[in-house]
Amino acid sequence: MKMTFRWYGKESDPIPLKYVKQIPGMSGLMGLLDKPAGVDWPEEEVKELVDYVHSCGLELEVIESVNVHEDIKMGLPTRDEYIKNYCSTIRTLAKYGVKVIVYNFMPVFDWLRTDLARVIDEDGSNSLYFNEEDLGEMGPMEIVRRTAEDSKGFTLPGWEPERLALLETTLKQYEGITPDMLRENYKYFLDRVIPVCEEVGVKMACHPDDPAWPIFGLPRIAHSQEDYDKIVKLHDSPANTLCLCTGSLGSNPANDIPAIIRHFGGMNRIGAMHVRNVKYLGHRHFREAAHLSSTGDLDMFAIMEAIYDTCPDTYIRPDHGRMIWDEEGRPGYGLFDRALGATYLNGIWEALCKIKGDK
Ligand code: DNO
Repeated sequence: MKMTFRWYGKESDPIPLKYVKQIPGMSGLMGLLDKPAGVDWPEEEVKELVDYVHSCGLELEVIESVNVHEDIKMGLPTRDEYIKNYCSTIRTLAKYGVKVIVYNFMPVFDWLRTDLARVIDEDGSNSLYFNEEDLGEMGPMEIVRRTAEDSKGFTLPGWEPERLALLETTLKQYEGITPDMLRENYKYFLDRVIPVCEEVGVKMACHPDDPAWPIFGLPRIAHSQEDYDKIVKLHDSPANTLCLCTGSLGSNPANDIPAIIRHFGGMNRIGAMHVRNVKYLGHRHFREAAHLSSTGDLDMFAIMEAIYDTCPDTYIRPDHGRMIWDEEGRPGYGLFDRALGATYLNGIWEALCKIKGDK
């Protein structure tokens, strides 16, 4: 297992890499270049990023995300140009040592919350929060406005301004696109990018829908074991893998996370993991919790054990943290709580190694 940390780049992440390196057991980053979907990432910029990360004593073997252009998801004729750029980006990243590319195939919205800083009464910290009832009142345009307003000036992953500028038009274009049609377009994409990945030794790792159900009537096809079973079959290759996010899938209590990890880990289809905890507050109503099992509803030991047993070489990152100790930062992506999360997960791992034999 390699413990990694999500980082947004020198210009837009307030957390210096020196601090990331000081978190015990941190091997590297899940990093990115801040590029709009559809763009071919320039080699000089990739090289500069990789060199910088290495100079700080960290690895950059996972990129999160290379975003997929909406035209690819909608199956428009312009998709071929964007797929060509995607393939070229894969080649460039491979040349500089990248092994896994995390992405998602969610229409329009990536993750979605109704409050980015809900105060947790027990201790005065705050975390990301979702209540479907609030969403009903808001509607897509309002949620975008609120999310931008609450993001403290940071660009949030999945909420990049250029992606949302055309929101109304894009939402209209999706009318009439069914989950099966979206899956067809997904297959078209995978049939073209996976052979390139196989050639250059990179894995694509698909992040689940977050929350784990359809929103605003948009088709969503990655929020259960059954969905993921279909995805791995769309293009059957060890390079077509999943980024199993425990908190995203875990937003639906019907998803048995350790069992899902064992299922896909056993098939060698887990390329990366996001590990975090969720606290259920009602039907389609939850908030994010600290990583410690007892503060939420997921069993982190069972999760780490499933990883240990079925995909021990995967990349992990502590996922969203709460905001604690008065830290100001990008919602979900502060330093302190994620560092605590990494340390806790490393502790579980050490215990597993001692109990079961070293991996
Ligand atoms: C949210 C993240 C997602 C994830 C993308 C991958 O915090 O986990 O935005 O990076 O879905 O493409």
